[in-house]
Amino acid sequence: MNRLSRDPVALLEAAREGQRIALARLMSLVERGGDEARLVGAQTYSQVGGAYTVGMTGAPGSGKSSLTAALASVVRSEDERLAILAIDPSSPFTGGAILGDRVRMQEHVTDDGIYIRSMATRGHLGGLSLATPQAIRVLDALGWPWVLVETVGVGQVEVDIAAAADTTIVVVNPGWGDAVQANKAGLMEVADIFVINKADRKGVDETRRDIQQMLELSSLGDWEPPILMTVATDQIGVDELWEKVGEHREYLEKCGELEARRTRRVDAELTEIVNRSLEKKVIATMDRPETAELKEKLMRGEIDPYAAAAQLIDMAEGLN
Ligand SMILES: Nc1nc2c(ncn2[C@@H]2O[C@H](COP(=O)(O)OP(=O)(O)OP(=O)(O)O)[C@@H](O)[C@H]2O)c(=O)[nH]1
Ligand SMILES: [Mg+2]
Repeated sequence: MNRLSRDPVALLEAAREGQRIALARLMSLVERGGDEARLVGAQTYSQVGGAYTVGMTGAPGSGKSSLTAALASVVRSEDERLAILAIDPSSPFTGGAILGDRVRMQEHVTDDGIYIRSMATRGHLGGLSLATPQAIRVLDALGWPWVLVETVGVGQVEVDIAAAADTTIVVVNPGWGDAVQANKAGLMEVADIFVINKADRKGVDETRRDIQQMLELSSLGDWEPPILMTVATDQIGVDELWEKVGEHREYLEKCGELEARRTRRVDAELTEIVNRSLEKKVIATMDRPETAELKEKLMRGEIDPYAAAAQLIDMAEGLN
């Protein structure tokens, strides 16, 4: 394995032969970002297009990981293969929200048809919005037909990551106000499918009504997001959920919206990359002596902030 070191080409080749350790290494490179992640990207971008991505988001503890594990069983029973990315923005310590339902997930860890990886934030959260599409691309290039991305729907970036999928599932729980909270978190507008998980608990009807009311207030396209009920821990309603994912996929493919969504996604990624690169250059500029001089001028009222900014931008553009 050592001979593979960090060479993306060798790693990809080994991963293609089924070496999980090589795939894990590729994912680490992508997670870390920087030049090596770029090399991985350069090796994979031309080999993608086959994977269908499903995003799953919802409040902490709503049962996303349990539902993911339950879905994995359904997917396997249909002889399909599924890769799971658990994006973990909050807990570098536990190292993975993924094993929410540990026992169930355990069934899958030794299965060749399932790949599970949790990705944590290194440094700031924004890094994950670049690392996630890269990670999906690696899995896509390696021929994984389904990629499920789980994120906790607590902040805009996490919601955006989950929504950057072909089909987005939003998980809520029964009980007063849960759907209202989800709405506040911006989850309503990204949902293609709603799941009321923990439907073994009280308050399912109220939650369903809340969601319906919110849907009535929003402008819907031709696809009306269905509201499903599941008990992830008992595998109840999970077949239906997978069926709905299939229906939504078919809908997107037929009406051309899949292409449109993917185009928007590429746009967003490109904008993000450009923003990051410019940001990096500007930050580098901030350390230069000329900048200190400019700031002093600004303080003395010899230059206005916009003119100073324009000079900084010029300086940044001169950097490589
Ligand atoms: N009663 C009941 N409990 C459930 C159900 N689904 C999940 N749980 C339990 O709810 C808890 C949280 O489940 P997780 O799957 O870890 O939830 P999560 O949304 O992935 O959590 P985070 O990743 O921490 O945000 C666990 O104790 C599960 O066993 C369900 O349908 N019914
Ligand atoms: Mg989880």
